[in-house]
Amino acid sequence: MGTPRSRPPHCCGVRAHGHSGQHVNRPHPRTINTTLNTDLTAESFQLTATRDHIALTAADQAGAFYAINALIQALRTPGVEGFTAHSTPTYPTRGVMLDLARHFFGVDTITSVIDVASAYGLNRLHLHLSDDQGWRIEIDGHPALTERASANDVDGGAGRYLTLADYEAIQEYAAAHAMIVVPEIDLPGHTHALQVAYPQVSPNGKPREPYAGIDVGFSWVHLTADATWELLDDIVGSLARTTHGEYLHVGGDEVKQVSRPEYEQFMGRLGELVAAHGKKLVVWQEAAGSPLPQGTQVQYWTHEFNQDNLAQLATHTGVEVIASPAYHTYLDLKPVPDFPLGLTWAGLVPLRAAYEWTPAAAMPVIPSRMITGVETCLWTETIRTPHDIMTMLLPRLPAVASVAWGSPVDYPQFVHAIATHHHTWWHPNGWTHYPDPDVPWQQ
Ligand code: TNX
Repeated sequence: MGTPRSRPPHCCGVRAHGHSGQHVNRPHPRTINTTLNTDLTAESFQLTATRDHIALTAADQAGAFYAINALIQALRTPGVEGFTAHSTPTYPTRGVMLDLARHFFGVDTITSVIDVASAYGLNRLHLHLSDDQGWRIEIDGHPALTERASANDVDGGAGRYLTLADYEAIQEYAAAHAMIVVPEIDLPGHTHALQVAYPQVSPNGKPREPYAGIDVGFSWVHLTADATWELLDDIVGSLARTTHGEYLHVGGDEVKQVSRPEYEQFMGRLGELVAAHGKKLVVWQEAAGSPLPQGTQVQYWTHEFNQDNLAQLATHTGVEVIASPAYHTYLDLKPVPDFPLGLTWAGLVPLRAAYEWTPAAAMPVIPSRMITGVETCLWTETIRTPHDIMTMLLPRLPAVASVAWGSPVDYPQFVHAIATHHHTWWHPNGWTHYPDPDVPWQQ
C-alpha cells in the first residue's frame, strides 16, 4: 500500500504500487465497500484499493463523485495494482465561466464543458448569459428579450438562446456531475442587447440595432427609471424561480460613463432585489464598496483598475472573494503570442502561469481569509466552435483546477500526468487540446 497523500482526483490523484509488465494486470477486487462519513470535510473522500478490495469513504455526493473519478483514472493506468488516494478541496467554490453572449453555445456543448470541468473537480458552472451582443436565456413573460435580442453573435453569427427547458436540462446534468449553475445577467453595463429589446430602459429611450463588435464599456441602462426596475424585477424573479442554486451573478463590471455614487446606489438596490427574490449575489470586483448584502461573493478579475474599492472589502464581514485574476485564469487569453484564438489584453496565459500561482499572492489587496473560491473564465469574443472551447480549456483548465483544489505544486509531475493519464481519455471523448510544448505528449 502506498503512503496516503493529499492529492485531488484530477492530478494523478493516486499513489500506485504494483507492476505488471507487458500485459496489464489490473486489480480484480472481490469486494467493494462504500461508506458515507458526514464527519469528513465537505466534498472530500478517501479511497484504498488492493488486488482484492476497494474501500471508498466520502463526505457527501460530491466526495463520492470525485472518489469514483479517481478510481476510474487509476483503473485506466497500466500497471497499477493498488493505491490509496484521499483529497479535500482547499476552496469550496471552484468554478468555470462560459460566455454564451459573444458566441452562443447550446446544451450539447455546455454539457461537454460540464464533463471536462467536473472531471477536474470543479463544482460551479457560471454562465454569462447577457452582454452587448446577445441575450441568451428565456425570461418568463418577456418573449421580446429572446425574440429581438438573441439573433446574433460577434461577427454576425446566428446567436440563439437557452429555453427554460434547456436551462433545466443543463442544471440537472450539472447536478449529476456535482456542479451547480450560476447564471449571470450583466448589469448595469454590457446591456446593449437588453436595450435592443427594450429601448425604454436605455438612458435616452432611443431604438438600437444589434451589435456584433467586441468593444466593451459603452452601454448602461437608465439607473433609476421605473421602466428599468420593473423589467429587472421580472428578470431577476424569473431567474430566481428557475435556478436551483442559491446564487445569481448580476455583473457590475466595466460601467464607464456612470458616476461612482450612482453606480453604488444601483448595485445596492440590485442586491436588495436579488435578496427579495431569495437568492444570494455574485458581482464582479467593481461592485466592492457598494452596499452589498451579507453572503455576497465578489469576483476579482483584474489588477488594472483602481483597487481602492477592493481595499474596503477588508472591513466587510460576510462578503467572500472569488479569485479569477485574468493573467492566471482567463483561458480566452492566448497561451503563446502567435496563437490563432484568443485575446491578449492582460498578456498571455501559458500553462505554467495557469498552474503556478496562489490566490493570496495574485490579489494582494484582499485579506486571504476572505478568499473562498477560484474560477477560470472563458470569454468567447474569438471562440466560435466547440473545438475552439476545448482548445482553450485543455490543458489549462486542469492547471487552474489544481490551484482550486490546493494540490501539491509540482509542474514536471503535472505535465507528465497530463501526457500519460489525462490525454488518453480526452481523445475518446473527442476533446481537442492545445499541444502545449511543456507537455511530453505521447504518440
Ligand atoms: C473583460 S472580465 C470582461 C469581458 C471580456 C473579457 C475578455 C469582465 C468582468 N469583463 O467583458 O469579455 O475581459 O477577456
